[in-house]
Amino acid sequence: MDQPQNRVFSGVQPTGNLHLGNYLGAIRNFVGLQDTHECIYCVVDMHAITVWQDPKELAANTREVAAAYIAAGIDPERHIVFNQSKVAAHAELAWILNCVARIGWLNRMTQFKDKAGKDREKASVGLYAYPVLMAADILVYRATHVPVGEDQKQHLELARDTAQKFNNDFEAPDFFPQPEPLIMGPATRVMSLRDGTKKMSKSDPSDLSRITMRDSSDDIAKKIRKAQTDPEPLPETLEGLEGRAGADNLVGIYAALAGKSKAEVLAEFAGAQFSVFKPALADLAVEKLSPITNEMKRLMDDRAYIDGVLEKGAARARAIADPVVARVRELVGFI
Ligand code: AQP
Repeated sequence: MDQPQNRVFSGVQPTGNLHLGNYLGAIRNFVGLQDTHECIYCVVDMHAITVWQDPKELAANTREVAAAYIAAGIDPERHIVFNQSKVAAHAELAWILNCVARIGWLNRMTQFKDKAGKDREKASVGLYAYPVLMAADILVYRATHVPVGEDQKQHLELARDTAQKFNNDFEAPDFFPQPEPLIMGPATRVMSLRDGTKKMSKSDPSDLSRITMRDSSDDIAKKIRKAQTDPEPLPETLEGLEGRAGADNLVGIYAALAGKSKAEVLAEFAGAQFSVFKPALADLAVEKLSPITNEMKRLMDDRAYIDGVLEKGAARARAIADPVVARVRELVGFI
């Protein structure tokens, strides 16, 4: 079986409130890989149900993530866009990998600890096993590169360990590649606008904590105006941002949107008060995000088109995944 050298796989959960962190940390980077890699971009609805999802909202949110991919510039003709639950090979390989990965590895996963919170006994088994399904998502395509935000680095390491152990256990050296994380740009971890020490996230109860891909220009401006900062002006150097999480976050967002480094942004705004910097950031955010959010709205109104993209994408995904699972079955000894 030939091993592709430049195959990208990544996904986003359709859990609603798609936000600027998902865009800058992941989706925008997906777009940039299309000229150099063979890309498979998935709406990971099976991951979404590891915490309760209202079925009607799940369907709408699945279409929303697909629309965001396309509106951001992913070309579903050249590359593959689909939703995970349409390709049964993910679940089949996940079961086999559940029998390869070790409980001790999963016990170290910080995202489970964060998401399960204090009442861990009541978390779903799926939430615990989430990183193994993620390993299966990547390995079922024998993908070599995985663009993700910082927060997914630990899960990627588990995918690598699982691939290695499978290859060793079944005496199939190099069958699964070691997938490389691609953590790119100055916004690999966009923080909450209400608390610069917490990741911007879909599940934060405060809508003011995130800029979403549904926000109007007014919403964006309001959220940036209300973003938590401090009374000091912007410093001249990166060291001057230390201990100023809110300021650091806004400078990082500006840098990512402008395609500059944080140092370049500081060179431009050194000494500026937030009363100057925040409106500049709001204008930039509206300029960069509005074309995408408007296109998303247009696509969301064309349900037949989105559903057609997901259907065709799933058929192409199956054509890659099914032979990999067939070989895995042989290696494991299933008849
Ligand atoms: N704040 C972030 N900064 C940069 N990248 C981020 N990503 C998520 N949050 C940030 C990246 O977006 C991709 C898709 O994430 P996901 O939807 O699959 O899962 P998540 O990381 O659990 O997303 P959220 O928004 O944080 O949801 P909740 O609130 O459920 O925890 C991934 O590549 C991720 O790294």
